[in-house]
Amino acid sequence: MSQRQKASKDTNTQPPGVMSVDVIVVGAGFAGLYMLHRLRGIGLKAIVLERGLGVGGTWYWNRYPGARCDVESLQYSYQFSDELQQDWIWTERYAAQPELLSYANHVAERFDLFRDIRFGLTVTSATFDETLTCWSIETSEGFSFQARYCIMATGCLSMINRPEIKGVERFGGELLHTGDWPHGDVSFRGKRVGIIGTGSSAIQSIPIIARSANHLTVFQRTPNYVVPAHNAPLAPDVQAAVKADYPALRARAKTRRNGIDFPAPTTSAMAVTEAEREAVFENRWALGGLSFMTAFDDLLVDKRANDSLANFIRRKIRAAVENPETADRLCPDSIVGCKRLCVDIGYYETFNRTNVDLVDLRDQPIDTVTDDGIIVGCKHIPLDMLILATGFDAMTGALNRIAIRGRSGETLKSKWTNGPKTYLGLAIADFPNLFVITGPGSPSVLTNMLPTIEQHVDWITDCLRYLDEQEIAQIEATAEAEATWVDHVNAVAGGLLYPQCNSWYLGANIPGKPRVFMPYPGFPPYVETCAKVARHGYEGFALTPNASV
Ligand code: NA7
Repeated sequence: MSQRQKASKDTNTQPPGVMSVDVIVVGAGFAGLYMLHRLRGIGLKAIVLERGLGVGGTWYWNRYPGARCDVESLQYSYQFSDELQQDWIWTERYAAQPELLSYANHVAERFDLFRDIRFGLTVTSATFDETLTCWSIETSEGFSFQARYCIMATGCLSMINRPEIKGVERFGGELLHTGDWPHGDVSFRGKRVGIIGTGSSAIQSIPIIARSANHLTVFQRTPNYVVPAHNAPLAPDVQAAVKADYPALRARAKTRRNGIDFPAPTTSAMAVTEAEREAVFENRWALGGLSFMTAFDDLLVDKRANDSLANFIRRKIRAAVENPETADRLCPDSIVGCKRLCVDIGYYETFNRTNVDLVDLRDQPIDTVTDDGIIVGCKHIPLDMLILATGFDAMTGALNRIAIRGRSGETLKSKWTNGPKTYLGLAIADFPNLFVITGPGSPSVLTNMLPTIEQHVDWITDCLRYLDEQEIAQIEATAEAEATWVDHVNAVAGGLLYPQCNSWYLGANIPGKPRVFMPYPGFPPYVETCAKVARHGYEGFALTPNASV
């Protein structure tokens, strides 16, 4: 029996009753795994609660065909252990989901983490008891835990969005969501497949589904900007060269706004001639991936610069798609990078296939789903399989579905009615001894998630060690520090083009969700602020000594 299977089995045999530990970590994705490792390192007893039956978080759930990281493997990886980063061999420039899941399992086995992870447990509530200075955590399976600290490693894109589409419950064929994909094989062969959504998940899966489906209909509400990944097997000499100088690459990445080591911009787009601009864009197109957004330093600041980039990509779309009407419909008219840029492998070319159709929902929205298809306008499109690639209730969804009650008894969801409020994206006023990894108000989804996760986990670990050394029972962000931070995040985001379009960064994809820009733009200044807060004895936090001190 593998460690993983053993851990799952132990979950089922764990006796009922309240289990007391120092720390409960919710979520066994990359954040929860590293958090557990660090907590053990400072002598704290921690348990990780995970609703899935395995580790990996995003890469456990998103098993749709073509699921792949949009950050290069050699950078989307842990750096806390040099032995790990030297030993693990990546096979492709951009790792696909199965490889990332193997990596997560390897890390969990290598650092003996499985024994402290309880799988198949969905946390439903977390309640702070101020008298006892402890969190009580309940799961829907009836398990109870108590811990001095509670750390939410619940992920930014882990609560799937199933929009209300009329009639969808009546669909008699296979109904799938990219973010909750079945574990077994899914065959498209001979089937008429429909996919709703044209975000990153759809853009990755559409070219693969089209290869074997009898017919694929893509229901697009908003087109996205897509740049080529230029994925390829990772040549051993390239990998060896990076590994020989890993510290330098990791250090360079930490100086970049998004925590990724790309060639840094040397000037602004508006400071060069049109021909020079085009040449730089062509270079970045050839390089591939998210590096596109760092071609110039004003692309997310100056609308004229952004327009020049948008025009460049639209020309690429028109060159790739043979049918001019389809090409027009695939051309976005919004700000590039306002939504996370999509990185593809043959997306636009897929629309040249005879078995692929694009239905533009801006002409006519979906009227209803029927038992055997979708009606748009007066047309019935017959389908054997319907795939929802409709994204996530990002950043706050996974936290809000847990009834988290702080000192006053108010839930976090209620506190966040008008949008999330945190201090540094790490802590929340009225919620003592609770930490969030990559929470709203931190750079998280604007960056390479792995180094961002490591920075948060390291900061929390140092903080807990400090509390222990100083004999502090309780740490809580002050309301003032939180308000100042929320204003600062808004001011920084407001100076960029981000708030000018609808995106899940703003909560705009979920009806009724308050429109607030959630992540903090700028990894290096953020890291410096966190370090300064710690250096100054956890400035902005109220610290309550142990009763006996
Ligand atoms: P996204 O990027 O949120 O994309 C979801 C897509 O689903 C998007 O095209 C939406 O159109 C579409 N959508 C959502 N609801 C509907 C309804 N009701 N009708 C039609 N179309 C709808 O999610 P992904 O999973 O693709 O990617 C999430 C992130 O994962 C991505 O940013 C990367 O960082 C990795 P809309 O744009 O709202 O008009």
